[in-house]
Order: sequence, then structure tokens, then C-alpha cells
Amino acid sequence: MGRVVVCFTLGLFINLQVSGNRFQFASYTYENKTDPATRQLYEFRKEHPEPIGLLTTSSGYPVEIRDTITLNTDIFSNTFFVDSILHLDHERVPERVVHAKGTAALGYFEVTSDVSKYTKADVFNGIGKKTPVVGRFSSVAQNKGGNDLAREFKGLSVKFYTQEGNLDLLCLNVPVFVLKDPEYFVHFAHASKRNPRTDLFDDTAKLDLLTLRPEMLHGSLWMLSDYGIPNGYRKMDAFAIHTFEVNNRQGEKYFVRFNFRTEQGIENLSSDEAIKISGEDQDYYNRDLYNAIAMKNYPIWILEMDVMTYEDILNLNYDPFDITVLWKKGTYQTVQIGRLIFNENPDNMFRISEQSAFNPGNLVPGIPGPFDNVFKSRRLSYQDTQIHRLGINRNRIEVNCPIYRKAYNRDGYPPVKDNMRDAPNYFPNSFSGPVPFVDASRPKERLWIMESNAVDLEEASYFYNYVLENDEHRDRLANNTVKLLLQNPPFIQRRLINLFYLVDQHLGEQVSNKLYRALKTDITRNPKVLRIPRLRCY
Ligand code: HEM
Ligand SMILES: *[C@@H]1O[C@H](CO)[C@@H](O)[C@H](O)[C@H]1NC(C)=O
Ligand SMILES: *[C@@H]1O[C@H](CO)[C@@H](O)[C@H](O)[C@H]1NC(C)=O
Ligand SMILES: CC(=O)N[C@H]1CO[C@H](CO)[C@@H](O)[C@@H]1O
Repeated sequence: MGRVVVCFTLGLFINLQVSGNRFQFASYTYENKTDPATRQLYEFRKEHPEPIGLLTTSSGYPVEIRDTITLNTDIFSNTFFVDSILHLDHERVPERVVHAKGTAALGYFEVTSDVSKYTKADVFNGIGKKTPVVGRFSSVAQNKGGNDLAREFKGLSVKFYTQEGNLDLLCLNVPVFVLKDPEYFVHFAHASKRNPRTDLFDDTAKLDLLTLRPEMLHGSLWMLSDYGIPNGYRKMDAFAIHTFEVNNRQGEKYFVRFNFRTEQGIENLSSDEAIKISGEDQDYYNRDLYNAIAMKNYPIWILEMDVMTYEDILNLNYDPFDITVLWKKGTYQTVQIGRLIFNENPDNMFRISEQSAFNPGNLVPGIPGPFDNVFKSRRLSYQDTQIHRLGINRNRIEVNCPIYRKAYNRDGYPPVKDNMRDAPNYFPNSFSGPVPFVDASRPKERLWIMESNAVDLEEASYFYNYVLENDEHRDRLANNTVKLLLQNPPFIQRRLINLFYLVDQHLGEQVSNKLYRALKTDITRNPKVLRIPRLRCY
């Protein structure tokens, strides 16, 4: 009886191996017909032809073969059974409030240019210097396990394990954000996620909020355009968006926007292509990244910064700190910093992806960072949500550990690692506890910016007329908008179209004509149904 159960996990493979030519042939075509992600278990067995060891409970008790079956036994005396069932009951942590669906990769960053003129950050200084990184790619509103192909922004977070602590750059695949007042992030998140009654994604909520907060128009146009569905995480750029203050060894300030440019080229999917692919594989992005890395086709991004001097920003006719605004051509110069390469798949996604905690406030000397209100609120919000998700000792979890750490923080829910052993636990002290350093070139004053509440539709208009490269792309944008509008009550349809007319007459006309036609066709087909029923907006 016991032996039958053991063979259930290993027996199938063992049979394949020993059953002669017919099965060897089968295994040959199997390798050639499957992708690395599909073959993962098979590859594991190839690397480990024998079981990797004896089975124990989580406290190390060796499991006897008769304890792997509980029928007709004294079940609660069975340590193996109790240990495994209790563990299963507790093995979820809360998914991220946003960016829950994602995947991670490991790699390194290599400096390719001398940027010491702008920043003294050690990680970016010294051509050829390599720094290990972890990256996490994500969608925004999808739940963990959701659809990679939904029309949403995509994220790329990079944690650099530098000699001066962790530097986290959190990026989106578009260069602007949808809002500049962090209070509205709460409402943007609620409208993007599930409706409280139906528990469904709700296009009405999305367009209602968009039309009531017109500063969202610019970012939303990016989302409705081809940029809304890249053809996988490898085929997109990634932008940290905010304007960061940086400083050099002399304490001189510069203002920069960090941009990762894909070496794979930007590619995107149309709504129809995305619907088709998601019917077959909702994990299309995750699989694509995993397979590329497994097949040594390592994805690469060039990290650049767009730079302005202090004098530059004093002489602009727009606000360079506004994250709903693109920096205007001709007002900045672009400097290359280095290359980001992902060359390793994590051997355990929970350990690396689910437990990772990126914090925009994780910065290094030489990068004091942005000072707009959205960034200031993010310095708090990410840590707060991660304390909820992973606990107060999130930075003592392996994937988040900096190379060097000596802090006065003690205790709390595990992991605590060595908990600073017997070192003094208060500051200041006279007994050789850790001491702060002196940064002579740290700029003495910080800027304080006044942020305007006014909404300037010029940004959206520029996007429609100049960022979109041709009328076909504009037509796809209009088509995507109409699909969303069809899910909305007429007063919201009118509100969006009115706003679109203000952005650009052609955009307003396109969308209203297409909407009119779509409604008409729909009415003709079925007079009772005004709305096209479908699962999600693409
Ligand atoms: C007020 C503005 C914002 C707030 C309050 C906010 C909040 C959050 C929260 C709570 C998470 C989940 C973090 C976790 O559980 O570990 C998150 C994730 C993320 N956010 Fe934001 N966010 C804001 C704006 C932005 C902006 C402007 C960007 C891009 C520049 C951005 C990029 C990301 C990325 C890439 C992730 C995924 C991190 C990961 O992979 O773990 N967010 N955000
Ligand atoms: C088939 O798989 C084998 C074993 O992995 C490999 O050596 C061979 O190159 C593959 N052939 C083709 C045509 O991909
Ligand atoms: C937009 O939709 C119309 C109507 O379905 C279609 O004829 C047209 O080809 C679409 N435009 C693009 C660029 O796909
Ligand atoms: C922004 C962008 O790269 N758009 C491209 C998306 O893909 C279509 C079809 O492949 C191209 O025509 C667009 O230029």
C-alpha cells in the first residue's frame, strides 16, 4: 500500500526512463516540443535523477512511509499529517493592493558611462562596475493570477543591491502618471479595481472618475493607445516618471528623469490580438519572460537619464516636477548611465517575487530624490502596505536585505536574523553602537515646489497629435475608447466626448462618430440590448 503512494510522484518518470526505445523517443520530442516553463518539473528531475533527500516534517522529524496515509489511522497523532495540513491553512500572504499580478527576474546593472558630473551615487560611478539586481514586472489592477493581457499600465521595479544600501527604482511602461494629487490615488485604485457589489472590473467607475478628474486624461490616452498592451514585458520601456534631484561630489544639484529603454524594441498588441492570446494563456507575459531567460535570450534595458540643471528649471514655461506632464523636447539633454540585464530566473517565485518589497524611498547618497507630493506620499505608503503584507521585519527577508545593515531596530515578528545580537539598542550611546556618517557634499537646502491645481489639456493634445505617430494608431485609440464607452451610461459618454473635443476636435469627432455607429449597429442587431456584454475592456 505505502509503496504505491510513493511511486505516484516519482513512478511515472521512472517508467519513462526504463521502458525502452519507444519512450526515449517520446522524451526526445517532448523536449523539442515544449518551452522551458512547461518542462520545469522535467528539467528538475534531469538535474536531480535521485530524490533530493529523505522527507521530514517542518521540525525535521523523519517521515515514515506509513504516515503518508491516514485512512483508518489515529489521524491527529500523525505528525506529518498535522504539520502539512496546518501549513496549507496559512500559506497565503495578502496580495499587493495594486500590482498583485507579476513575476520576477534576477540580474545585474553595469555602468557604461561617466555620469560623475551629475551624481556621486556609487552604483552609477565607475565604468564597468556591476551591481546585482532583482526586478519585478507587474500589471496594475489585476489580482494575483489575473490576466497579463488586460489593457493597463505595466510596472517594472528594480532593486539595486548597492554598497550604499538598496536603491529601488519603480517604473511604469509610460512616461507620465494619471494624477498629481496623491489623495486621488486612493480613488483611482478603487475605480480601477473591482466594484463592491458585483466584484467585477467596472468600466463605468473608470470613465466616471476619468471625466470628473480631467488631469487623468493625458495618462489615460497612453493607456487607450497601443502602449496599453505591450507584447510582453520584454518589449516595453520603463519610466520612473518623477523628477529626481541628484547631486555630485561638489554638492551641485541636477534634476533628472530615469528611463529604461528596451533593447528588444517596443512592440504592442491590438485589442483583438490580446483577447485572442488571453483565451489561450493569461500568463503570456510571465511565460514569455521566463522562457526568454531560460533560453539565455537575456532581456536588456539601457538606463538613461534626462537631465536639467538648476538654471534650466528656473527658465521653463511648464512645471518639470508635474508627473502628469512630459518634459518638452529641447529643454533637457539625455545621458546614458548603463545596462540592466536579467540573466537568471528565480528558483522560487514566492521567495523572490511575492516577498519582494520595493520602496521608492529607498535611495542612496547622491540621489536625494523627488519632492513632489505624490513621491512624498509614496515614501510612506509602500512601507505601510508592506508592513501589512510582510511584517515589520520585511527588510530582513532575504530578497530585501541590503549588503550592509547596522540598525537600532530590534525584535518584532520573524525573521529577525541575528537581531544585532548584543550591540547597544539605543542611540546615541557611549558604548560603541553604530554611528552616522558625515556627507560633506550633501546639498544644504532643499527645494519646496508649489504645485498647481490647474488642468492643462495641452499635454493630452500633444500626445494625440505628436506622440501617436500616425492616423492608424489614432484610429486604434478611438476604437479602444469606444469599447469602454459602450459600457457606460449616456451622460458619461457625453462627458468624455465633450472633454475629447476640448483636447482635439478630430479626437472628439472620431470617437463620437464611432460610438454613434456602434450604438446604431448594436440597436439594429438587438433592440433590447444597448450594451455589448463581455467580460472585460480591452
Ligand atoms: C500616490 C501615488 C501612488 C501610491 C499611493 C502607490 C501605491 C502603491 C502600492 C500600495 C503598491 C503595492 C506595494 C506592495 O505591496 O509592495 C504599489 C506598487 C507599485 N507601484 Fe505604486 N503607487 C503610486 C504611484 C505610482 C507611480 C507614480 C509609479 C511609477 C512611477 C508606481 C509604480 C509602482 C510599481 C511598479 C509597483 C509594483 C511594485 C512591485 O513590483 O512590488 N506607483 N504602489
Ligand atoms: C531537441 O532536443 C535536444 C535535447 O534537448 C537538443 O539537443 C536538440 O538540439 C533539439 N532539436 C531541435 C531541432 O530543437
Ligand atoms: C476600428 O474599428 C473599425 C470598426 O470596427 C474598423 O473598421 C477599423 O479597421 C478599426 N481601426 C483599426 C486601426 O483597427
Ligand atoms: C507605439 C508603438 O510601438 N506602436 C506600434 C504597435 O504595433 C503596431 C503594429 O505592430 C505598430 O504599427 C505601432 O507603430
